[in-house]
Amino acid sequence: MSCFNSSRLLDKTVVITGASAGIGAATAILFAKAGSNVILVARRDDALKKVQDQCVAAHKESGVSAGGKFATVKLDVSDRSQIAQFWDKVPADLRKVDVLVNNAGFVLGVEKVGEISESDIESMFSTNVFGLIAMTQLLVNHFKEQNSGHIINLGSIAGREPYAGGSIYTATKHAVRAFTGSMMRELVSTPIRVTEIQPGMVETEFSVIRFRGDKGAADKVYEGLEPLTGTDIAEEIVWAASRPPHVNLAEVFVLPVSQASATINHRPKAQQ
Ligand code: 8X3
Repeated sequence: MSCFNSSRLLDKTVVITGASAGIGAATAILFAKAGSNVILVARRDDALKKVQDQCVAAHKESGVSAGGKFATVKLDVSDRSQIAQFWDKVPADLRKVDVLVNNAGFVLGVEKVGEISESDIESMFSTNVFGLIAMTQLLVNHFKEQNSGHIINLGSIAGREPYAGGSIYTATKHAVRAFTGSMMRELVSTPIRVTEIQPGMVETEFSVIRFRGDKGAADKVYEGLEPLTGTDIAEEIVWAASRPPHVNLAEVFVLPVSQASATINHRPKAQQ
């Protein structure tokens, strides 16, 4: 892995939410390769343990001697009482955190306004917005105390551009964008950095969850074009974290080359 200066990441400790799959898992593995320590946070303990094993292997394979400490924290960010217990679940030698990657988030359904269930609205807001805010409140105070730190929030093209069938998801990601931008302004007099990563189409479990397990419908989203992968976004996250301390990548808007907006894309390999 040579796309970033990893020496700045040696022995840094990174908290990643939603680390059991997709972008979160790929990010954990890249930080492991870069010689960082990683606290993997998610609801699914068995999946987290598998990603932890992949981190151990990636760190070993990289040959970097620094870092290499990994811990899993089973926690649902949508449950504030679980977030309150976060520090109790982190091993003592990893309690000085340098980077928070707020990655946990999802979309459910494509229903139009008027047809959306209360439980879908609540679950998307609980994780994508309230969970992200609660994790940030916890870590920003830690960063203020140590006078250093980096909060990297996963926004989306959906936080820049509303689209039909995505009212709640786009509302949550617009909220992430507003929250992140306000926080960056508040922290301007500190060395704490704030980054928002805004991916377009990324092929992970994301669309399978949106279509409630319908893999065929999910595959159609990416049909005929080459979407981004979880690792593509992980590279941007690790890139942002590995910039010199005086450089803050405030926003990284990243699309597949065949996508120009939420609704404009080119599908060169689509069947006629
Ligand atoms: C994911 C991008 O366009 O599917 O955050 O909403 S999109």
